[in-house]
Amino acid sequence: MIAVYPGSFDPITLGHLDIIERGVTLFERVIVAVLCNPNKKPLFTLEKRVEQIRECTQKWKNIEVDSFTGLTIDYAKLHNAGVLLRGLRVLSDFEKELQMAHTNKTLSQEIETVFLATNKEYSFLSSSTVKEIAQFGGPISHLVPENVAKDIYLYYS
Ligand code: COD
Repeated sequence: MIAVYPGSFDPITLGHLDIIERGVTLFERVIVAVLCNPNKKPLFTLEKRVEQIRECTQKWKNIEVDSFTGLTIDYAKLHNAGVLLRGLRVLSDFEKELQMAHTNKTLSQEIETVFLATNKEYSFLSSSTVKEIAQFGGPISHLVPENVAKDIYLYYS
């Protein structure tokens, strides 16, 4: 079974990476799909985010990193995926994620959303937290992959 792990990944954190690491053991193939959202102003360009994720996931063989525009479900169908992989941290995630899963189910009956509970070490971790800490010069190397930490330090230097 192919799983698509869609997200903004601006930037990818150790929390995302943990979901990917567990996803590659559960599924035949995991496609990490970075959304190109023209309505948002990301810290890193789409190309940079794809490059960052490729770099920190290269040790896994059954993984692909790609970008997409439009509906996640259309992307998943195009790539013959049976699952949308998502991570759950706190109660507020659940509300948003459930709404998204139900919406996607109305768009395609065949594709299931599978949730993995966050590793408790990363339950507080989000891309926005990382950006906020970095913006004010705080340490982030324990929160993101090494290559991403370097890019963030460069960005704010
Ligand atoms: N631990 C575990 N999981 C985590 C952690 C952590 N520390 N941090 C984030 N995650 C999970 C998130 O809960 C999420 O499941 C996933 O990782 C990706 O997170 P983000 O924040 O990078 O990405 P999102 O949630 O902004 O992605 C939203 C989508 C791009 C998937 C969504 O907006 C979308 O599908 N857009 C396309 C339009 C569409 O299809 N709309 C209809 C469906 S609503």
